Amino acid sequence: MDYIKQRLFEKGSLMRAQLQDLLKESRDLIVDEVTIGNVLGGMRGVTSLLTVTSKLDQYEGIRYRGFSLPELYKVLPRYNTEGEPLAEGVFYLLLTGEVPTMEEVEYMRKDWVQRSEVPEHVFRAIDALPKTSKPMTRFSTGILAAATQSQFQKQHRVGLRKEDYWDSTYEDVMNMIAQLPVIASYIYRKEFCDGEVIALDPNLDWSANFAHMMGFNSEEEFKLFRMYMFIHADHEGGNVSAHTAHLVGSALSNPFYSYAAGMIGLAGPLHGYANQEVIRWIKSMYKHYNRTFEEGLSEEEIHDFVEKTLDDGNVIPGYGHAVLRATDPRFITQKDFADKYVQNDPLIHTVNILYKVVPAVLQERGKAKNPWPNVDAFSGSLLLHYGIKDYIFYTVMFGVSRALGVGAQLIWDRFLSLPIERPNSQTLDWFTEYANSE
Ligand code: CMX
Repeated sequence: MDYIKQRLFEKGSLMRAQLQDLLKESRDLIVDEVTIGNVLGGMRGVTSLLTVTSKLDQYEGIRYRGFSLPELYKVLPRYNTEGEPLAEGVFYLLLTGEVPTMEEVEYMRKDWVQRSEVPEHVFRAIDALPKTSKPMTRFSTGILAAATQSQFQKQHRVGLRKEDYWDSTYEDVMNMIAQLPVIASYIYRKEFCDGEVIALDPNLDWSANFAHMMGFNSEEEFKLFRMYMFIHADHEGGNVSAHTAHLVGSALSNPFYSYAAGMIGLAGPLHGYANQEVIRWIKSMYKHYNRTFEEGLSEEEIHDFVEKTLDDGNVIPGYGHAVLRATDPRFITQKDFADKYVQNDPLIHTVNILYKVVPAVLQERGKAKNPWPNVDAFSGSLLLHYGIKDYIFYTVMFGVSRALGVGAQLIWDRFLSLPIERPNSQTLDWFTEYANSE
């Protein structure tokens, strides 16, 4: 058994016992109540999932294994004090709950490099799609095609013991994570560049390799990708992409299927697609005023366009959140990055003005429970600044990163033998009759 698996096995055995004790001693303990408002309101706020990798606080934002983003900057391995946390360390922490050493990060990095060869038919499956296919269609098709290598699926067919499910799940998740930057950058190079594929550099870390294979090779671009992969990695279990992957995995679909299903959820405009929407919407604002980014817009003009967007019945992309009730720390991390490395970018300037204008307007309208920006409000402007102009690709980048959290959780789902998810549903008449009978 390799080193990381050994660590996981030791930890996992203790957690299995903890879960068994909980079920034995406290199975009937009530943790929450469910109202009709909850059921008809997308189950907001109802505690009903077990997620070990991270927890979202509505004011402080995401914590990976108890660590906030600023704390993670302090504890996770980086190449230097000015550097960004490395994805290998993020995954190690999400998976094991332990802060890795640089040696452990290097172990993970080399392991992923060795696992990074993508079966040729994955590329052929992507190529077979029509030109009109969106990057997320290509990406999820690629992931599904990669499922032919699933060890979990093969071993489950020949009859695997339940307590051993986690082992082949681990192998699948590791192989999948290792291959995702190769698949995603293939899509990027074919669709938005000269079509020439760039080979993985075995000396680079996972995030920098993603940048490299997309065609970005400066140290600052590597930093951008490391930061981006770090902040998007996980957001507890109830968001659409994480919950979908967990749900599909609960039917013992293999990790490739489970994660691909999550990615199809991520593609929705209220979730990961919002990072594209922000740029599309800002461009539409400039078009409305017939102005270029360089010419800029005044605070008043931006304010009026925000009001117009709401009057037209649309949402302001990048603002609001189902859980958060403050500015998303992932927004702040990106803003700090821009303040440090980017000077005089007109689009980033617009994003900063929006941060001044939008919360007040949303508060005044009184509808959105959270008027503050989420992660998507900033990410597109940074990616565009560094030359990733084709914003319909942004959700794929978000998706690659999300594999770190979703993948780690899938391993735990199988380790803890979490059962198939099957909540109860009722008809509208049932709810009405129930309400009338009370
Ligand atoms: N602009 C305008 N109206 C908004 C709004 C926004 N940014 N955010 C919420 N509202 C509205 C909702 O549409 C809803 O209106 P209706 O009652 O007419 O349906 C009302 O305010 C209450 O919504 P809420 O409880 O505050 O928010 P939800 O939990 O229902 O939805 C979210 C959360 C993210 C879907 C919503 O804030 C939104 O649509 N934001 C814009 C899209 C976006 O940025 N999504 C990315 C989220 C991060 C991620 O998952 O990746």
